[in-house]
Amino acid sequence: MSMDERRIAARFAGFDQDGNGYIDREDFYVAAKALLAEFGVTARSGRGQSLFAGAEAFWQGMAGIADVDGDQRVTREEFVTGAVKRLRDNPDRFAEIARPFLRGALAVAGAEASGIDADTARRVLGVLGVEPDVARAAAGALDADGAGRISEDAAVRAFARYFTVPE
Ligand SMILES: [Ca+2]
Ligand SMILES: [Ca+2]
Repeated sequence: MSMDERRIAARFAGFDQDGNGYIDREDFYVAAKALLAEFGVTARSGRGQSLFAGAEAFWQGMAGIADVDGDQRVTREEFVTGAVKRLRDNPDRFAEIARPFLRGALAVAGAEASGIDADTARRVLGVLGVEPDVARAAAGALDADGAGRISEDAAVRAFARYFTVPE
């Protein structure tokens, strides 16, 4: 596999949280549940409900972009030909469909108005399936001024970049 193919395969695996070979609604709920478990937040809480609403919106956005045959599953082929290309052409679109979920994830992780600390951002990325080295580097890079806080906007943009732009 080329570097690009390896990277895309890793991105696909990140979305395919339950590892059954395709991305569907369940994967987004698995990710939401993993975040709740990691940070000890209940599904019934306001933050839990917001996260699930964000997961649903993220799935609907992903399906709208990549589920070409409309069977409610995004296969690896659909992901490579549909999602990766279209999201690379338009990373803002990805940030848009991912934002409610990411905002929910950061709230579950305890983000405040001032943002989130780098270590917590690293934990969020890890729960979402980002490789540990990449998560550590990404969280460190986001805290560019070294003040130890990452804004929600910066976190959302970084996440969109991670999934759409070859490093
Ligand atoms: Ca899956
Ligand atoms: Ca499909």
